[in-house]
Amino acid sequence: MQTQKIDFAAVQQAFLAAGFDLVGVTDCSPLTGARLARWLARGYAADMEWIGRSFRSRVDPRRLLPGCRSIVVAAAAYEPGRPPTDSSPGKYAVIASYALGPDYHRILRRRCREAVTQLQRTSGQPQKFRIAVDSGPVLEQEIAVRVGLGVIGRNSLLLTPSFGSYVLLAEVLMDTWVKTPEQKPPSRHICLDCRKCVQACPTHALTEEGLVDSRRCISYLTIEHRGPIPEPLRPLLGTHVFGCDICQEVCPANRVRSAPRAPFLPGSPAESRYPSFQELLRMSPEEFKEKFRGTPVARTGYQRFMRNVCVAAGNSGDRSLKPLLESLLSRRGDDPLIREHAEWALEILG
Ligand code: B12
Ligand code: SF4
Ligand code: SF4
Repeated sequence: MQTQKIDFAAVQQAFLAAGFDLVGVTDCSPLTGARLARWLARGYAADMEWIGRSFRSRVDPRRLLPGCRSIVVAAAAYEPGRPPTDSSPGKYAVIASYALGPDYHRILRRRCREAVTQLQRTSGQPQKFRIAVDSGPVLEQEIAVRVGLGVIGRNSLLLTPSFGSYVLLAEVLMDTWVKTPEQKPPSRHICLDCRKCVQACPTHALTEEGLVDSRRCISYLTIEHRGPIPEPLRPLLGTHVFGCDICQEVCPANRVRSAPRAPFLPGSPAESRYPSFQELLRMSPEEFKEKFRGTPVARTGYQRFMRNVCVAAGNSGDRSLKPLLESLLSRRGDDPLIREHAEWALEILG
C-alpha cells in the first residue's frame, strides 16, 4: 500500500485521546548530537556506556526505523509528590515523584500503542512504527525542543510552558509523512540569570552549561549505579533512596502548572513518597518485591535499594535506627554491598 500523508490534527487527537498532554511531530532528519558528544567525552555518562554505544542511532533516528519519515514526541505530565504534613526531614526516606506509582515506561508505551492503533483504524497509517520510552536510543529532549514542546533548562530538563519540567517523554517513529503545522517560534528561554538549580544541587552535579555529571548525580547514584556509593558523596545524598527532584523543586518554571489530563500517579502520595526508615530497614527481599511491584523502584533490586536505604538512614541523624541497622547486618551481613553501607551508617550515627 502507498504511504500517504496524514494530518497533524489527526495525530494530535489520537495522542491526546490516549492520555498524553502535549504532542509534536518532526521529520527524521539527524539531530546535532553536539552536547551528547561533549557529555560523553567528559565522562559524564559514568557507567552508562550503552549511551555512547548507541550514539549513531541517537543522532540519526533513521537507523532505528529504516524508512522512518516522522517522529511523534508526546509528553505526559505528572504531579510532584507532597511531603507528609507531620514530616521532619530526617525521619522519612525520599523517593522521586515520578517513581511513586506504576512504572511510566509501561504506561506511556501502552498509550503510544493505543494512539497508533487509532491512527491505523482511521487512516491505515502507519504501516511500520517503533515506540521508544526513555530506554530506547533516542535523544528525547532534543526532539522535544525541535518540535517546540519547550526549552532545556540549566537543570538539563525540558521545561514546558504548561507543566514545567514535570513531564515524561515518549516517541513513535513512523514510516508515514505527517503534514506538520508551521514550526512554532522557539519558546522564550526562562533561565537567563537564574542559577537556582545549580546552587541547590547537593552534589554539585550540574555544570554551568546545564550538563549533568552523572557520576555525582543522586539520581544516577541511587538508580543506575551498581557498586558501592563513593564514600565522599554519601553524606551529600541526604535521605534520598531513589532518584532526586531537587533541581525541579527549586525551579521557578514549576511554580504554576496545569493539571495532567490523565494522572497516573497516586493522588495523595505522601506516605509512599516518604516511607519511614523503620519500615524500609526491616524489609526482606520478599517485602521489597511486594511493596514496589510494578513501580520504577523495583528495577534497582533489593540489594541496591538497601544500599541506598543504609546511606540515607546514616544521613538521617536518627540514632534510634541503630538497632535496625544492626539487625539488618545480622540478617544480610553476608551481602558485601549491604554490609559495607550498613557499617558506614552505624559509624556515622556514632
Ligand atoms: C541518561 C539519562 C539520565 C542520567 C543523565 C541525565 C542527563 N541529564 O544527562 C541520569 C541517571 C543522571 C538521569 C537523571 C534524571 N532523569 Co533521566 N534520562 C536519561 C536519558 C536516558 C538520556 C539523557 C541523555 O541523552 N543525556 C545525555 C546528555 C548530553 O543530554 P542532555 O544534557 O540532557 O542534552 C541533550 C538535550 O537536553 C538537548 N539539549 C540540551 N540543551 C539544549 C539546548 C538546545 C538549544 C537544544 C536544541 C538542545 C538541547 O541536547 C542534548 C543531546 O544532544 C533520558 C531519556 C532519553 N532517551 O533521552 C532520560 C530523561 C532525560 N530523564 C528524565 C528524568 C525524569 C530524570 C530525573 C528527573 C529522574 C529523577 N527524578 O531522579 C533525573 C533528573 C536529572 C537531571 N537534572 O537531568 C526525563 C526528563 C523529562 C524532562 N522533563 O526533560 C527523560 C527525558 C526520560 C523520559 N522519557 O521522560 N537521567
Ligand atoms: S532553576 Fe533557574 S536556571 Fe535552573 S532550570 Fe529552572 S529557571 Fe533555569
Ligand atoms: S537530580 Fe539531584 S543530584 Fe541530580 S542534578 Fe538534579 S539536584 Fe543534582
